[in-house]
Amino acid sequence: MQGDTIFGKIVRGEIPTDFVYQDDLCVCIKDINPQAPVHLLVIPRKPIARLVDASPEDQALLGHLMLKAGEIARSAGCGDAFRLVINNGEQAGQTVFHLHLHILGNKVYTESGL
Ligand code: D5M
Repeated sequence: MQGDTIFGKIVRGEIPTDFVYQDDLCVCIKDINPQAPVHLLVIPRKPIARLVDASPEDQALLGHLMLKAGEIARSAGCGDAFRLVINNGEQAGQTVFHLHLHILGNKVYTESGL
């Protein structure tokens, strides 16, 4: 499939994966290369390549991803201290071109680190 990625295969269930959470619109998995004690990925089932490729019709989906990320972070024990990161584009560090939100938690950040 043109533009398909590893996350496309995961959301379609073609690669056996333990889902931390899943619903009709998204799944959540553990990052294979964790950068924090809690490092999860929230992935829409819809294969949007980058955040900038989302369109106005995706507004509700993007909101859903944010709300679920907050709920999942708290369920994963992050309390009120976690980061959400979206890398948009290769030069920003995006390596998988299927939109995803990183949830990073249980790591002490002493400054913005941006
Ligand atoms: O983030 C892509 C992230 O996806 C990166 O942190 C590794 C992770 N990754 C890649 N393949 C897998 C699989 N198969 N399972 C779980 N996590 C995975 P980016 O923002 O594109 O740099």
